Amino acid sequence: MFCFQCQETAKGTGCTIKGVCGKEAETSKWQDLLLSVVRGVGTIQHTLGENASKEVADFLVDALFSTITNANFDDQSILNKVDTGIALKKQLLETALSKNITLPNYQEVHWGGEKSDYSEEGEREGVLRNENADLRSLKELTVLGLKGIAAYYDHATRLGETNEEIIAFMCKALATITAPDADKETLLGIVLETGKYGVDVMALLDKANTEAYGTPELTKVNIGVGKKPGILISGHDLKDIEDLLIQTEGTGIDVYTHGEMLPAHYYPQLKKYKHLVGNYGNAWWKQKEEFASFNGPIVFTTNCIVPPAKNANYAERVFTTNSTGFPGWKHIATGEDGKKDFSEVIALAKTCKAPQEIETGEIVGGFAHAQVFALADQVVEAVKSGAIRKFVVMSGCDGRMKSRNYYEEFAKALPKDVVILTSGCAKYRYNKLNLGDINGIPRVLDAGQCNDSYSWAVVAFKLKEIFGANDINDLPIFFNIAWYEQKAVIVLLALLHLGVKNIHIGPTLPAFVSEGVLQVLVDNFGLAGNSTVEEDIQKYIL
Ligand code: SF4
Ligand code: SF3
Repeated sequence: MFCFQCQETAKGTGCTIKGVCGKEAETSKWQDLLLSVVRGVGTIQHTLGENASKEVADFLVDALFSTITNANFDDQSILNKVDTGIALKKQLLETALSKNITLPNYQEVHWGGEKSDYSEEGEREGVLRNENADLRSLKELTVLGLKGIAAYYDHATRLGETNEEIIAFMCKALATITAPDADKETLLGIVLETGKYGVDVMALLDKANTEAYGTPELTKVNIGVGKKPGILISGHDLKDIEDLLIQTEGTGIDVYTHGEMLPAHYYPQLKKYKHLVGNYGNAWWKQKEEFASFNGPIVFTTNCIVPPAKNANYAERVFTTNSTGFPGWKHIATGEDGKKDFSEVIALAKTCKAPQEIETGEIVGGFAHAQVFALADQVVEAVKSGAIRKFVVMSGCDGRMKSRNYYEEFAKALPKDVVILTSGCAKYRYNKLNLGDINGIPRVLDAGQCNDSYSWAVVAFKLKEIFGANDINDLPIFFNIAWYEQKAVIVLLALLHLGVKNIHIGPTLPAFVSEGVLQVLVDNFGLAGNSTVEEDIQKYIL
């Protein structure tokens, strides 16, 4: 196997024996196979020059999403997707034949899809099939960005939003990176264009979420527990928590959010449910301990899954949905009406003890762009008077590495007149520190999930307008982003597309960015890694 898509990749270069995330070499091979089928389907669809059918769009989105770090560890689930993709590819090949359309002569297009050849094709189609490091890097940057787009697109479609242009771009990008002779310039172009569609998909999801559940508003979320049995729901899919809240109403079961589901509390149409009682635990990587003490069932709507220890007391209590999967865990299918039936989860919850309390207090959030605009006068006044010196965007992901203590220490070391703008699970490093407020404006403003990083771009453009700045890079905003998986990749590409310069990413630079590509990103966008807390504060804040 060879996988280098996340920040925790082995030795900072690539996992080759087993994933640090727990992914087995066999699973990695099936994911490589699935991605080659995705490239084949995308290339043929693009060459046909017509809009993709719903089946093709659903396949591309689901397949890309399922290969995101910590989303799906279930070989059978991945192989079922391979089968679906091959069947669709055959249909597209017939369409091309009937229309006399010549298809490019790529391995991914012409591979026959025989089951007996799955294993060898998976081996052939790994990341290292591209020998040139820079070309490989640009192709991977594109496909990792597409994975992020797929995840956000999936959530938006579950709320009824679709966008043919985004799917058409996915096919175009897949065709571009599949071409064995694609040159550096073409690939760099497609990487940057991926950022544009990153902005579009985040805007689409923002619209889907706010139209369905209202505008996020300032909310205090309880982090303690009640006395009733609970269901813990993790991941990013708001439609799933809505279904669960409706089905658990009046059953005597409480619902708790976990990890990236925390922002569900900020939406009026979700927080109205009285049995949505709080948030349990922290970011994804602490789940082994937290799921054990939660006592009740856990539902994964998206990544991040950590494979449980062999003797874990919660393995029988975990359910997956959507593109996620784990061998031996029950998977809840989506019904014809787009809804889920959580009755099995609810029945199990009734037999469980209430969660064990692991902390008490509350956290404050709900500062997506509309809520920030509502405070605009206060914010502008505070900037003009000097009460706010600077904003630091610290959005992104959290992870296991010790080096991530940087973000907690950085947050603590910031002068009291600096405001942190956050989103994604990175916030768990500092959202319980009680960093206080500036004239009533909290010093940690949480916009929501990682996709809500979009809000900080919207806010930056609004501030540019208010302050009459020529460029958003002239504003007192420093971008110090923590990354882990591929949704952070699309957030980064989206910010580059919007013209944000001098973004710092950490705790380490991506292994999939080659030296040559890094140089391009440094020269054109001022991209940089983070340093020590003292040095970064001195250089970029004071
Ligand atoms: Fe390694 Fe990350 Fe890939 Fe898992 S997702 S195999 S940890 S690079
Ligand atoms: Fe977290 Fe996985 Fe990325 Fe949505 S849940 S930010 S790491």
